[in-house]
Amino acid sequence: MARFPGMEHDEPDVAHVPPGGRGEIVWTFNKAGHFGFACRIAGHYQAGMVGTLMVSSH
Ligand SMILES: [Cu+2]
Repeated sequence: MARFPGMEHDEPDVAHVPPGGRGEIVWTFNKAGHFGFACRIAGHYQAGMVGTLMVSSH
């Protein structure tokens, strides 16, 4: 979502973290698999602020 670049979002699935800082988001998955995540600030996805996480069931 890039509709409001720079705008703070008060959403449970968003963490704003300063450079070098840390943040925490709690995600609960109901199935295993590989899931992508990305920064939603305009241009950051294109700059590579993306990742993949793996959820395993055991
Ligand atoms: Cu970013």
